[in-house]
Amino acid sequence: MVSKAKSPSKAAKEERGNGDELHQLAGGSHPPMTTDQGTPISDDQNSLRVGQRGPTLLEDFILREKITHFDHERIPERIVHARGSAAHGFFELTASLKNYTTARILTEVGEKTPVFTRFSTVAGGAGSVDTPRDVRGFAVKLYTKEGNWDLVGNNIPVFFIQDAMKFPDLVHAVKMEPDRGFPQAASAHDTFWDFISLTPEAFHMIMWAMSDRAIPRSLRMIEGFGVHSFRLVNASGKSTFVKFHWRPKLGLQSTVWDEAVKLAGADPDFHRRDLFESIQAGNFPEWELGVQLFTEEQAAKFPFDHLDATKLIPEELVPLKIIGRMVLDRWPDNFFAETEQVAFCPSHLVPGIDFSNDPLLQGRLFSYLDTQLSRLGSPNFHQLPINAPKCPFANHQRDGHMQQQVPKGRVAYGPSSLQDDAPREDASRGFRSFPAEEAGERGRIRSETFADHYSQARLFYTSQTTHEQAHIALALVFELSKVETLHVREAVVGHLRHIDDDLAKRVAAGLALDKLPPAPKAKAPVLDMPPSPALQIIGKMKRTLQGRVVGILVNDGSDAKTVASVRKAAEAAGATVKVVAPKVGGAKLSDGKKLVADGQLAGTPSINFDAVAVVLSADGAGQLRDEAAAIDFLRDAFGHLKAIALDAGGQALFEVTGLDPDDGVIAATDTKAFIEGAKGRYFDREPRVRTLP
Ligand code: HDD
Repeated sequence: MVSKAKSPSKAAKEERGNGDELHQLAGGSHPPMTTDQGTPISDDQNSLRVGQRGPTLLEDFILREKITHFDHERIPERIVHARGSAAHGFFELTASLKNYTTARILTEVGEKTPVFTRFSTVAGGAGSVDTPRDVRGFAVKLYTKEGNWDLVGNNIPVFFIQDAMKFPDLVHAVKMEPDRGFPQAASAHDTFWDFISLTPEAFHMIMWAMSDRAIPRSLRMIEGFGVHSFRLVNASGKSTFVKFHWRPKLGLQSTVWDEAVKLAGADPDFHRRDLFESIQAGNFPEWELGVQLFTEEQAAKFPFDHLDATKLIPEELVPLKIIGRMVLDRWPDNFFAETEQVAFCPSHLVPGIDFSNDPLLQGRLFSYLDTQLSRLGSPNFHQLPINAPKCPFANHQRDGHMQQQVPKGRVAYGPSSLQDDAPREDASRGFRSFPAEEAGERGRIRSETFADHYSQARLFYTSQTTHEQAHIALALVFELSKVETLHVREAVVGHLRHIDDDLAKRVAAGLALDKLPPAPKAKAPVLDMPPSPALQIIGKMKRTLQGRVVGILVNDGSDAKTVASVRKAAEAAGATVKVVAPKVGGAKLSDGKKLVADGQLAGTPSINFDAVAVVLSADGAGQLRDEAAAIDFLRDAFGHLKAIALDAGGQALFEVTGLDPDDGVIAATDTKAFIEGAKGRYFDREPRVRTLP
């Protein structure tokens, strides 16, 4: 039954009351809300209708504008690298390359250039998790005084394929399978490995992707690589080849696979949160920029072709020269406007730097501009604030969707003589391509110098520590165990025989193959190169707590002094400390004071931390022994090879787990030993906690 209508003004006032109260809570000064046309809005909570319970009116332009805008909020996500996190910062040159290039950003020592850097996973959608086994994108937009320079790299210095022509196939193979729509953000499935088993050139990159590089601990702890050879060109027109490397100040560090898997559930935003929190806390992530410089003559003597993106140049062959640093010190104000709308293109280059003939790079020069047109919907995407150069820019490009500029005058062409402020070319400062001489027959050719697919895969594998080799074997067994087709599993193992026979045997045994499959014919002899320790992670891990997090599990009655001393020691070593308690409100410690928790035990497993301390009351183990989250807290910390500090209460809980302690399980009173242990991982523990192939 329809109730008797109140007077419209009274009814409207009552219904708005709720919203107004909530607004009052927010405080601050509030600009008047308007429509997109600037018309002030009196009520943004209720649509326009006839009577209290009557139909809504089509006339309601405020409702229609709001819903229409909402309906169009999403833009197409990136076909690859859809899931990403980014930050603003600066690049500062510390050593001049003026003998090699005229690019101002590489010649003016001390000059700071603003940057926007986006890290990403490759295979998953925008809403996928941060910690799958995957390559990480490392894209840097440098807003130089001579235009934007985009260095669009990865955390791995080589790539799966040699020719851009194969990129759509690679991506179709790794993305979720088209008939079933899964798996999301994972390479562990038939179509990916089918493609790989038929693409021998991918095996060097496969070694990297199966290594711990693909499961980083933090985006602050990954390296970045421009991958391709580029050219630097100096004032006298001389060209030198260059490879770009970003080196994290915190050192390289990875998770263990089981940890990455559990993180995907416990905190899908683990890397994004880590980057955000470190920047908000003023612990600004920092990288050094290094270059490998080499001439055409040197390159001719390399036992591989540097134009082949499946090859790296060992640092032992061409050492790295550090020339600058990048610091990320500001989180974006708005995720969509900046992180989503940023448009990277390897073709965004500045005078003094040029491309090489790498066929993968050549194809990329087309692909990115094209994809931005479809993603952002207009050739004016460069006018979006995040994409616009910070130096003046002007030309005769005009009009198009969403044009923001209002150019003045009659002249939108050149040559022209009618307007004295029309933009003109600048022969002295303008970009010039290096005049490399090219000749040869036209054809769909793969150079013979690209034929060696296994030597550098072997170099990578044999350069690893034994722990890392075991992780590669473990990853291959895991991935291939998810492959349903037997002949694909066998074919992959066949390729491994060219890389390292022992690796092939370990993986075959891990898959319970009846016999070792035959190796396919290699197109070129497989070379043994001297090992390159620079390719390791464990060898390059810094023993430090800087940028790391220590978790302390407490309950009511935990000893306040022990908690305080562990916290003090960890913070003094540069770590962030987080307290975990059964309830988020905290725990009342032995001194009668309440210690507020940063996380509730059930929602804050030890995978969030680099090392843990468990400090419990005398009856703490009794209270927590039936709490799966408490037992897992210790079991996982142990299984993930972390240092564990225990007081008597913690020790009692550790005994409930049934684990056998080792030298990484340390008395909480011995803070010195705990801090030393917390600076690394106990890799020697690993064979005791999982079967390594
Ligand atoms: Fe790519 C995005 C890195 C080969 C086509 N790529 C993209 C991003 C990174 C890379 C970091 C994300 C940029 C961002 O944060 O917005 N891509 C690489 C590296 C490669 C590579 C290091 C090899 C050395 N890519 C590659 C090839 C092609 C593409 C060979 C096509 C022929 N890549 C794209 C793309 C994307 C992209 C489809 C998707 C979204 C975008 O460009 O903006 O155009």
